[in-house]
Amino acid sequence: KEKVFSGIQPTGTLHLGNYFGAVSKWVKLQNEDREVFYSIVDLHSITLPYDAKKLEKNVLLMTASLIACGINPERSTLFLQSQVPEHTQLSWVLGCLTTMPRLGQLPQFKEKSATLKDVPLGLYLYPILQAADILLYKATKVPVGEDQIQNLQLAHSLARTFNRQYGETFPISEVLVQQDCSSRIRNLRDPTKKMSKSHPDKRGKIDITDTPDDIVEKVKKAVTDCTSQITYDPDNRPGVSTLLTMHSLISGLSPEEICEENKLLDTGRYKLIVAEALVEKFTPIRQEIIKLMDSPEYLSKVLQEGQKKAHLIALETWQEVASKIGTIPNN
Ligand code: AQP
Repeated sequence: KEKVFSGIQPTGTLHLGNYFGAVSKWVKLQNEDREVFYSIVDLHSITLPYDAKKLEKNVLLMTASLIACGINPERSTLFLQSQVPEHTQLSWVLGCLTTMPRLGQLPQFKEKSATLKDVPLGLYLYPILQAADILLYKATKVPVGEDQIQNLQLAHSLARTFNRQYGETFPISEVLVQQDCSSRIRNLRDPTKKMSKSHPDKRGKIDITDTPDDIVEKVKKAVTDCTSQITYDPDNRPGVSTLLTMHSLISGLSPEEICEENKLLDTGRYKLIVAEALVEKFTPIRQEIIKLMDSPEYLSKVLQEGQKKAHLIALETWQEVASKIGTIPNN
């Protein structure tokens, strides 16, 4: 059976970059032919300064958001990373198989550490923990946004090194990322950057919990350029192209078809059409999140059930690893 693994950090509210880049694909991958694991990776989310008091609420909000987007806990194992201790245990072993220069050159690390005076060791080790997440479940498919590709290449090379050194253990997973520009949703206020939970300008991202008014306001204020025509050109016109990308992913039409349909409009009028499409798509999801957040016991129960299922597999892999590396497995 195919095994799918992916994760998301509870660093804030799920936004449309996360939705289009990752979660919408996660939903499609759920079916009986696959074993599917989706993890809320809270240990990753503490690698940068964060508010401990908000973390638990963020975890519940992320659980509710994923379920509202269509992750079905009956079909997918939805669980909290920190509740399965084998993730950190395996990450230690993998950390012993790579070098500091290899980690220091990863683009995500360079980007995230660039603005910090003192770089936490956890940020440096982030991709090792990510590799452990994937390898622990022997995942064969990993659906992620384009920003994760280099980190996953490290996971592949760690799997190869482990297999070479200790015998065939881990499969080399296939990274499921769309090769076109739709895999990177841009920040609405600064389209040279990706939409991100932690970007300081909150108007640059649309959260899954935004009200229709918030959505309309943010789309209206989205930075485009001085050309008023609607054309799809992600390299030269990233602002309007991000609006077209999101519209295309919702409607199933290609960006070119949408340009043709709206060729008589200028960007200002086109923004209202995109905003309407986004409001229509995300209002039911937002309402479902509100409903789910009224049942924190249900959300905790989902995570508990997920933990039980994930832990069974994780323990099995860990025992295999422990015996191969020569430590004594704790049965
Ligand atoms: N703008 C984006 N376009 C497409 N995909 C994206 N993803 C994130 N931003 C975009 C994908 O969402 C999944 C979960 O991401 P994450 O929470 O693990 O971490 P991230 O990539 O660091 O996301 P953020 O929103 O930018 O969070 P912060 O600000 O906390 O670092 C991943 O598959 C990612 O590719």
